[in-house]
Amino acid sequence: MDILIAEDDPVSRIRLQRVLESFGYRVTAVENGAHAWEAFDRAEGLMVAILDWMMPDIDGIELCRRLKSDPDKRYHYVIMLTVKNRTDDIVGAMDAGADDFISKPFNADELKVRVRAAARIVRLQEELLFKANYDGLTGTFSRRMIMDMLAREAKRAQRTGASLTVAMLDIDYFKRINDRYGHSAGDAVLQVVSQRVVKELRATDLVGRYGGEEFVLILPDCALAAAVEVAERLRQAIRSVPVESGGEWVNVTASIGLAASSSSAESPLDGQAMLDSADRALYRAKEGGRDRVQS
Ligand code: GH3
Ligand code: MG
Ligand code: MG
Ligand code: MG
Repeated sequence: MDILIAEDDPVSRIRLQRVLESFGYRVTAVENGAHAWEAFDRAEGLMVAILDWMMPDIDGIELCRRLKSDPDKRYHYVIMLTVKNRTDDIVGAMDAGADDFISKPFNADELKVRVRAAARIVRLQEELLFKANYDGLTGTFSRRMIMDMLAREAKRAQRTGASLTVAMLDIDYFKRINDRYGHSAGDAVLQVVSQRVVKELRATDLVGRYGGEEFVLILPDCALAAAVEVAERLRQAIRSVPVESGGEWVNVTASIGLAASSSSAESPLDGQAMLDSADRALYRAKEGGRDRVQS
């Protein structure tokens, strides 16, 4: 875990840095709020920020408020460093989103336990975020995450004029697989199918589990004709080798519905509308006999 220190007083800053480094943390130390703000953008690992309350230009409280209200910034546990200790000062800082306080001059033992507590919260926060963003069974993106990504990719395609295709993939007769081979075989099928899908796609393509046995695929910079080829390849990869589970071999097929952005579209690109359209194509693929790609 990396720690950012923003403190304008050099004596306090250097002492903080030395003490934290002696505890084994990697430390970035800056002398004002503007540099701290840049450090939030740069460093991937920074997760705990120790901010001096009183600094020229952007002070610690303002920095904290901006950090906590910016959805593009990662979660940071903020410890406010201050000589102030009146209740209303503390309440004000907590209102700005600070998580904890350390009074100056700091005591090294106290700093150690406070940072340890911060690290615990940061780890929990990361775990929660991971659980919210990924599907636990398949490791693909969660429904929430893939929907966010769809909205973002639709906006990007709109802005750049690039092609975008959305696919809805649904395993055929999955209920039968569960009924015949058991729920854990069904789970194994979900895992293997998602692996095959991910393996066939480009690194820039996005895969999420939309529901039980339904996956959403986002193919940026991919027009319909190319997407049909990709989907055919996926379909073949899924059906070509049965899935092994508990000594049994399970034949699996899937149906795929596609929807591409049309360059002639006058109305703004709408990710949800594309998904609805892919879902309708999927329905037609099922109606047409399953194990097929439909656009
Ligand atoms: P179709 O070909 O029309 O898609 O039929 P289907 O049987 O695949 O579709 P249906 O929607 O009738 O059944 C989906 C089944 O998926 C029902 C549900 O019990 C099962 N399912 C949902 N989530 C999971 C899961 O996480 N693990 C397992 N093993 N089964 C699941
Ligand atoms: Mg200061
Ligand atoms: Mg199905
Ligand atoms: Mg389904």
